[in-house]
Amino acid sequence: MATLLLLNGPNLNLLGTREPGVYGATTLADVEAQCRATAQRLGYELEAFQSNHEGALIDKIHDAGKRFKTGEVAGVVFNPGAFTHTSVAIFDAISGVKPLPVIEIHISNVHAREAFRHHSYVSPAAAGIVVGFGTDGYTLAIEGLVRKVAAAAAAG
Ligand code: CA2
Repeated sequence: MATLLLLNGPNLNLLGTREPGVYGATTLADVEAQCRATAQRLGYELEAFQSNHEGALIDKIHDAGKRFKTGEVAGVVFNPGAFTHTSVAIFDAISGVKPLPVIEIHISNVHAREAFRHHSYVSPAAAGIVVGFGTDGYTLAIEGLVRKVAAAAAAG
């Protein structure tokens, strides 16, 4: 059974413990369990990884790129947190492992927030984007990723 990778960036380990008005009351462990259940319902394993360190996230993307070539990993759902708005290095990493599909997800509607959250370095390299659905967005992102994977397989 192929694997989907769930990546979460800086401060997302705090989910459900602070700022519930912005990010909700669901914890990261809850999100990971919800994504694992969705992945398994759709016939995939799920691996989850969170880091507050840019390089660790980049290493995971590179590793996923290698595992995509062997068929072990089918795609990635990635909330890059604040690195979304700052990281050319993450854009380069995702661009460098194409055609590995990476879905960018944000819990909040970043476009309804401060201007500095309106630009994403990640979006131009993403296969799709889910924004503003709260933590339910992770489920939508997994479902969308699986549809992309199926469409790519059908196209050969
Ligand atoms: O809406 C999102 O998912 C974000 O990626 C979350 C990032 C933020 O910098 C992006 O602009 C949008 C921040 C994640 C911080 O998560 C916390 C969760 C609970 C308490 C404090 C921070």
